[in-house]
Amino acid sequence: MLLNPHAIRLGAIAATLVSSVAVQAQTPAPTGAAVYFINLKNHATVTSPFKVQFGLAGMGIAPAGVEKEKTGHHHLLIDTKLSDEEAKAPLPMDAQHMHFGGGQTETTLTLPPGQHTLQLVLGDWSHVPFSPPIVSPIVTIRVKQQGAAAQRTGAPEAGTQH
Ligand SMILES: [Cu+2]
Repeated sequence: MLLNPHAIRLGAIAATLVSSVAVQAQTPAPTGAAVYFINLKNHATVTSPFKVQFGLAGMGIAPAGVEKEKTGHHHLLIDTKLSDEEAKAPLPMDAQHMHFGGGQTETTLTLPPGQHTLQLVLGDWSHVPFSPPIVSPIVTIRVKQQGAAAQRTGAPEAGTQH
């Protein structure tokens, strides 16, 4: 099948024009940008309090309020998911939506024993997710009961700081 490159380009321009009007409030996500947990693997077992390290590729960190191209700050979602509406507006600030507006790249979490989900969402200078959203895979962890046999999982220690 032959594709007409000219037609494709026109289509892309039209799509860009439409989207820039429709989602003006959102900053376009730079190509290749990604957030991820450096030290937490899916289904990991941890003992509370535990450290969570935020990884970011293809972009830089800037504190909230600082509007600078290709930068943002981390948000940590705990036991919640980002709805489609939430992904287009400033992220809520509550116990389930932690902001790291100072430009922090790690935190220490205290969570009750049991299963929890964690997800990173990068926000722009005004706490609005990028378009499309730059989010990490959702990680499910199990927080061990305090006082249970203190057994290290052998997870790698601190990774590279950004
Ligand atoms: Cu924020």
